[in-house]
Amino acid sequence: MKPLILAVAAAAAVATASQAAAPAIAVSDAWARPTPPGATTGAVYATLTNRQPIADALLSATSPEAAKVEFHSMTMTGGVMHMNAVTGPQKLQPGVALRFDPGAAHIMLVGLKAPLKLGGHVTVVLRFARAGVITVEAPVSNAAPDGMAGMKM
Ligand SMILES: [Cu+2]
Repeated sequence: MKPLILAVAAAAAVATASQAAAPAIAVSDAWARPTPPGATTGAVYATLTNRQPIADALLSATSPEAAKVEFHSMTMTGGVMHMNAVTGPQKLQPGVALRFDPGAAHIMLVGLKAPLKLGGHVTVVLRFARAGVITVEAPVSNAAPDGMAGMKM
């Protein structure tokens, strides 16, 4: 029986490694706003959907283009929009999407090394409790992708 068990273990390892074919976390509608010269922060948006049969959690993020990356939520207080850093793991139940949308939440690049230029892209590396590391290439654009066109800003 031993060879059979080894074969199953090897197959499981291959399934885990082949994230490109069937990602554990599906990333859609990723984009970033262009930033003016001299800006030190930038916002990235994306929808992250857990394709695994079990819950996962978004732990942290980094970017080669920024000193650090934070997750911010937005709240309106007395007519003024405030950003709040979300600390701690953000749970993703199976089949459920975690949305970073304008006006609701964003992935904040802090300490930008260079402005985000229209037509370029920015790399964000997301770390999940189960899915591991997932790299997002977000195009720098003035408008949300079609999927978010109907959203109120
Ligand atoms: Cu922010």
